[in-house]
Amino acid sequence: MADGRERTVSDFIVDRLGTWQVRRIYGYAGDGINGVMAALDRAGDRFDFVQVAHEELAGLMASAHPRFTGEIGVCVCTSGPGAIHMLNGLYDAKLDHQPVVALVGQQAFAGVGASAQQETNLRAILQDVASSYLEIVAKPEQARHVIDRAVRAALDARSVAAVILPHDVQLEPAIEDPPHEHGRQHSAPGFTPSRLVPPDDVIRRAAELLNAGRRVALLVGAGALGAGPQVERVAERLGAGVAKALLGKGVVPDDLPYVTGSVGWLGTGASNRMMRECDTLFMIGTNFPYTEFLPAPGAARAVQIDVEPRNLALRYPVDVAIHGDAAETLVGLLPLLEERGTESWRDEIAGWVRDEREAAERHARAPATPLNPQRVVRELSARLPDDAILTADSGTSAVWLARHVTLRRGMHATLSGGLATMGCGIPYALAAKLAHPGRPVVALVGDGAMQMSGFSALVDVLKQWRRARERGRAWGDPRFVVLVLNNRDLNYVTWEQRAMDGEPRFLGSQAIPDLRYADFATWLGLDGVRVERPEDVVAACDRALAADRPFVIDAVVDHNVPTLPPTLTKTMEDKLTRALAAGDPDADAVLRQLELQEIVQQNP
Ligand SMILES: Cc1ncc(C[n+]2csc(CCOP(=O)(O)OP(=O)(O)O)c2C)c(N)n1
Ligand SMILES: [Mg+2]
Repeated sequence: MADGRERTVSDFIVDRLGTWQVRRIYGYAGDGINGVMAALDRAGDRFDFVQVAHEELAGLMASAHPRFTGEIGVCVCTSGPGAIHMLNGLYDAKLDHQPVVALVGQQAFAGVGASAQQETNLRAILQDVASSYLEIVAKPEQARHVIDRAVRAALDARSVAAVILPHDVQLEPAIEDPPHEHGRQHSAPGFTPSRLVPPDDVIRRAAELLNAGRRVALLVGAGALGAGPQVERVAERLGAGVAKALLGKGVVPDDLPYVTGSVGWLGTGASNRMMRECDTLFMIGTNFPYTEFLPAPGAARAVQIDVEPRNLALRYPVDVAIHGDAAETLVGLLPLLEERGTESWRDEIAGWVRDEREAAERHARAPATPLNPQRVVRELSARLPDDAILTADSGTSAVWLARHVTLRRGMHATLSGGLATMGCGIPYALAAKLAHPGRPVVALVGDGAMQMSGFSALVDVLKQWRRARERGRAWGDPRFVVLVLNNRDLNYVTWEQRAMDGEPRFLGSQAIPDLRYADFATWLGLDGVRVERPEDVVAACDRALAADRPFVIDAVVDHNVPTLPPTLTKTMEDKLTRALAAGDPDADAVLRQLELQEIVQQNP
C-alpha cells in the first residue's frame, strides 16, 4: 500500500465490494469490526460510508437501498450487540425480497469459544435471516470467494447474505490470489440475472382464460414494479380494473380511471368490491396475504404470475399458475388478448372509483379532534411534486398512504411490507434521498415510531444533510419532509384490539406521551411546525415543501378516526361492538367517528 503497510483482509474485502459496484455502505462501529472500518477509511472517496445512530437503521437503509437503486444493499456492524440490533433490518430485507449483504464483526477467532465479551453465536443468530448464504471468513484465502458468493447469492435469491468477520482475521495480510492447489478456490465477480420467460402453451392457456372473462380484476404487487406499462396495456385490453397490494402501489398511477387503489384491510371500498364481484382474477407479482379480501375460493377463475414458484396458487386456487417475470410474461400475453366489445364492467369500475374518491374526500373533511389525519395526508398528497418518493411506517400512516396518497406517474412509494416493522419510515426515506438527492422525499410516520427509533433516525437525517453541504454536494432538491401523525396512541393496534379481538383500547399498552416532534427537529437545526388546527394544515404543507432543509410536520391528529376496512364483516362488527361495550375509554368518540367515516357492515 502507498503508506508501506501491507494490504489487510479488510482492505481486500472493501476493494472487492467496490469491484461489485458497491458505493454506499451503511453501518456502525465496534471493536469487532474495526479492521473493516479502518479499511473503509483508507478507501477514502471510493465509498460513501453512512454512519447510523443505531444498527437497526443500517439494516433498514440497506433494505431500502435496492428499492430505490436496483443495486445490492450493504450494511456493516460489530459482533454481539451490533449484530443483534441489525437483525430487524435484515429481516425486513428478507421478507421484502431485497438483496442485502451484511458484514458482521466477530471477536478474535483465536479466542472464540471462551465466552469473550460480546462473543455471541453469530452463526445461530444469523442462520435464518441469512438463509441465502452465511459464512465465516476464518482464513484470509476465503475472503475472495466468500464475498463473491455472498453478493451473488443475495442478488440471485433477492435475499440476505451475511459474512462473519473475526477481528483478528480482518487484520491479517490479504491473500489476493490463493495458490493453484488442492482446496483453494478461484472465484470472480459478476452476475447477470436471467429472464424468466414462460413456455408458449402456458401463455396461451392464460390468454384463453383471460379472454373468456367478462369481469376481469388485476391484482398487482411488488413483483410487477418494473412492468407498469404492460399492466396498463393488459388492463385496457381486457377492460379490467387494477387493484394494488401495498408494495405494488407504484406499479401504476393512482389517477387512472380503472385503478381502484389498495386492497384489503388498508384498502379502498372500490378494490374490495371489485374483488368480490369479478369473475376472473389476474394476480401479477403479488403474494398478498389477506385472503379474505380475495374472491371466495372458486368464485373467480384465476391466472397468476410470480418469479417464485412457491408463491404460486398459494392464496387462491388459480387455474393457470405461471412461473415467470411479470414484464416478460405480459409482453408475451398481450398479442393474444382480445379487445373487449363490452365496456360495462369497465364503466362499473370507473363508477366505483369515482364514488370512492368522493367518499375519501368526504371522510378526510369530516371533523375530528383536533385534526383528521386523513385530511393532513390528503393535503400533503395534493401538493406533492411530480417526482416525489414516499415512505410510510408501520401503523396508521401505512393505511393513509394506501388510501389517501395519489401516486402520479413518476412517483414512487414503499414501506416495510412483509415484516411491517415500525421504524422503517425515516431510514427508508433517507436511503431514498441519498440515492436520489435531486428528488423530494416524504416520510409518513407515527408518534410511536418516532419514540421507538425516529428521533435517532432524525439525527441521521441531520448528519447526512449537513455532510452533503459540507462536501459541497448539497442535495439537488433540499425537500425532505417527515409527517408525524401525533395521535398519542399506538393507534393501528388499538383498532386491531377492537375489531380483531373484541377488546377495548388498553390505555396501559396503547397511550403514549405527546412530545414536540417539530421542536426536536428545530432544536437539531432542521425545521418544523406543529399543527393543531385544521385551518393551519395547508400552510404547514406548503411550508414543508418550500423548506431549504429537512422539515418535520408534527400533526396533532385524532386517534378515534377508524383505520378499519370501509366495509366490516359481521364478525368484525360484533367484535367492535363488544369492545366498545367493554369499557373502551373512547367509546362515544369512536361511535361518532364510525358514523362520520361511513363504516358499514357487509351484507350478512
Ligand atoms: C417493531 C414493531 N413493534 C410492534 C409492532 C406492532 N405495531 C404495528 S403498528 C403499531 C402502532 C404504531 O404506533 P405509531 O407509530 O404511533 O403509529 P399509529 O398507528 O399510531 O399511527 C404497532 C405497535 C410493529 N409492527 N413493529
Ligand atoms: Mg401513534
